[in-house]
Amino acid sequence: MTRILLLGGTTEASRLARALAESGSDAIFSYAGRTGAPVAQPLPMRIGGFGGVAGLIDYLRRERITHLIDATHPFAAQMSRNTIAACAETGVPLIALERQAWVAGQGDDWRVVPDVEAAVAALPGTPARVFLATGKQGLEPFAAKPQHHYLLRLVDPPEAPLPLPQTSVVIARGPFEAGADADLMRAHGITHIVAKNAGGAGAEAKMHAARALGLPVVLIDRPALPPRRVVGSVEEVLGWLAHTGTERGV
Ligand code: 3Y8
Ligand code: NAP
Repeated sequence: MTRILLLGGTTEASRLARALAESGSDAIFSYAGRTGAPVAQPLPMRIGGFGGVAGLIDYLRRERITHLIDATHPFAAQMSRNTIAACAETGVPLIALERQAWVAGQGDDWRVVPDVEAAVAALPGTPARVFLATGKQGLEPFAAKPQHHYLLRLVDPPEAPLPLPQTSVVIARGPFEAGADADLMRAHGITHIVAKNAGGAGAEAKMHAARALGLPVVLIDRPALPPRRVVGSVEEVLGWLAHTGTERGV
């Protein structure tokens, strides 16, 4: 009796949710509850953390989950680490659906950095106009360089005052479109872009726009994760589901 927990929050997770719904699978879609009103899914949804590894183990057992699919964003490293630990403990089969990292192409001017702190260091000393397209959760480190004007794109209006003195805020939820992103950058006189190497199509509009405008991108590498089974397509996940039994040591 297959019962799937799908950890979502990405374009690919939503595509997989549609495939599972169409096939009539018994699956639950899980959001962290980071945004005010996440996009509805064609599966029963749960919203909010599990309560660490222990909470996830309890959930897997209580809900009699037979397969866990981690389709979270490559920067959702804590969630992914928790799934590895919980599935090792319960024996629930785990697969990650992860898109390829972006690779520099003709005309790209990237400065690749390992983390947010290095991204701040990579920005110039002289005042610039920076499209800080990394979301709301990692703004504080940029307060070390208040001399720049920051264009922020957030999913929800900020509740608390922003830690940066010079900002323009755009409230928008992706996926985004390259032409519109180029217009946005021109309208704000952007000189630098800061982005996460999210991969996937839903976030890459700004990368194409930066290339078209010849603007430098400070690109933050993904956090490293412990080994796990990883595939890059919905079809491979469906194939795995079809061939992975429901026997488990729970
Ligand atoms: C809550 C669900 C779908 C999923 C769509 C993808 C594409 C559009 C592009 C930019 C970069 C950023 C951010 C981004 C993109 C997709 C995908 C993706 C980047 C939603 C969503 C949730 C979140 C959480 C949110 C983070 C933030 C990151 C904004 C829904 C819309 C910057 C990542 O306000 C906050 O606290 C926002 C937090 C985590 C990163 C951060 O650190 O701030 N995503 N994004 C999920 C949950 O609760 O579990 O609200 O509908 C989903 C999507 N955002 O179904 O089509 O697949 O990546 N999301 C980044 O990549 O750099 C925006 O502006 O160009
Ligand atoms: P994170 O830092 O890896 O996770 C922090 C905690 O949030 C986790 O330990 C877990 O809480 C909870 N959590 C995360 N994803 C969850 C999910 N899908 N369902 C239930 N609980 C979840 O995660 P994050 O980077 O904040 O990302 C949160 C969500 O936003 C994820 O769904 C991710 O796919 C989506 N997202 C993130 C980014 C990004 O840039 N980080 C970009 C696009 C979308 P407990 O420990 O209590 O279980």
